[in-house]
Amino acid sequence: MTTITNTIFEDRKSELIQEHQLLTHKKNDPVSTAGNGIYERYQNPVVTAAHAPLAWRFDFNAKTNPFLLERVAINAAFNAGALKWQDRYILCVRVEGVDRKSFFAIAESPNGVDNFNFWEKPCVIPQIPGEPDTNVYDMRLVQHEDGWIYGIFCTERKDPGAPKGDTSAAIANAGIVRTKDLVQWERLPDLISKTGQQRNVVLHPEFINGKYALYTRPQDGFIDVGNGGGIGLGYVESMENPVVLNETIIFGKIYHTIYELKNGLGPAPIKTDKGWLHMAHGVRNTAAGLRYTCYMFMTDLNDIAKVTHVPAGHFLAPENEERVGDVSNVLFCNGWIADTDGKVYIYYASSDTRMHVAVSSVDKLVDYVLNSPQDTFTSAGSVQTIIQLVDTNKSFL
Ligand code: M1P
Repeated sequence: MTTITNTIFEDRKSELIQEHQLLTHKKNDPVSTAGNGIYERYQNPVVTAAHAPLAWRFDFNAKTNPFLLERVAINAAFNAGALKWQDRYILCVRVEGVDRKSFFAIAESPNGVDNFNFWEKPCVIPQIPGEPDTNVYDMRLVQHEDGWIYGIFCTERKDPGAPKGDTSAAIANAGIVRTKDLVQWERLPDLISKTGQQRNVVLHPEFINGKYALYTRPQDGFIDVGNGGGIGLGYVESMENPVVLNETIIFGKIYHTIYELKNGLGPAPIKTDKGWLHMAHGVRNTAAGLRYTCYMFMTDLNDIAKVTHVPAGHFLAPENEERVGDVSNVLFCNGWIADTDGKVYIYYASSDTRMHVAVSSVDKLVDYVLNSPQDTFTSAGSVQTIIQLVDTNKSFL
C-alpha cells in the first residue's frame, strides 16, 4: 500500500470512529414545549442506521480495503421490541440492510433515552428446517410469567401458490423464539391459525386460565387485511405447539376513524390497577398513501377480551422529520418499558426509518385513557365534545 493510500485509510478510520462515538454517546433531552402533558418526545432519534457498529459495515483490513469503503450498508433501524432487563433498557431493533433484508439486533442503553449501543453481533435466529424465513421483522419482546423471554415476529416467505411471474406475493406469519439471555434463541414452531396470514402477533405476559393468550391480526392478503383485520385474541395450550383454534376480534376496524383500513397491537400490554393499557397502530388511506398512527385503549383486568376505554383518535402521529422516510407518514410502536419508578418509555419508529422515544408515566397514561373523550364517530359529536369542555371550563378560566 502506498503512503498516500495509507493516509486516506488512517484518516477515514479515525473520522469514522469519531463520528460513530459522537452519535452513540450523544445526550438526548426532551423537546422543550408545553406539549400535551401526556408524554414528552425526545429531541434526537435513539437508534438509526448510522448507529450500526462500524465492524458490521467496514472491512478494517488496510490490505483488503485500502480506501476503507463501506462493504455492508445499513438502510434503516426501526420497529424495535423493548424490555428492561438486568437494569438495562433493551431494544430488539429491526435493522434493515440495503439488500432489503431485515434482521434483529439488540441495542442497550443505561437510561432509556440515549447512549443506545448495539451488541457486538446481530441476533442469530434459528431456522425451521425446510422453511427458511425470507425476511423477519417487528419483534415483540415479552417477559412471560413462565420464566422465558419470548420474541414473536413476522416471518415472510414467498407465496408458493403465486401465479408465475408474480414476484411479490408473499405469506406473512408469526415466528416465535424464546431466550433466557437474549443471545441464544430457541426457535419454536410458527403460529398455526385458521386465517391465511398473520402480522402483529403479541403474547400476553400472564397465563389466562392456564393458557398462553395471543393477540393476533388475521388478514386475507399480505398487505390488505381484506375481510380479516382487527386485533384478535386467541389462546394456545403450549408455545411448543402454538395452535390457535379460535380468534375473536376484540378491536375491529371502523369506518372513518384512524383505524379504518387496518390496525394491529403494538407491544404487550402494561398491567395497571385500572386495567391493561394497550398501544396499537391504526391505518387509514389518504390521497398521499397510507397513514399509520398510534392509539391507546384499555382492557378489563379480569377479562382481557373486553375493551373498556378508547380515547378518540391517535395518541402519537408523525410530526416534522418523522413524517419522511422510506415509507413516509408512518408511526409504529412495538416496544415500551414500564419502569419501576412508574415512568413509561415509549419506543416508536418513524416512517420505517429510525427509532425515537417519548416518555410518560403509568399514571398519566391511565388518566389519558380513562378521561379523554371517546369517539362519537360524527362531526356533530366532535363539536358537542368540545362544547361540553368549553362549558365546564367557564368556571375555571
Ligand atoms: O410500512 C408500515 C408498516 O407496515 C406493516 O404493518 P401492518 O402489517 O400493520 O400494515 C409492517 O410491515 C410494519 O413493519 C411497517 O412498519
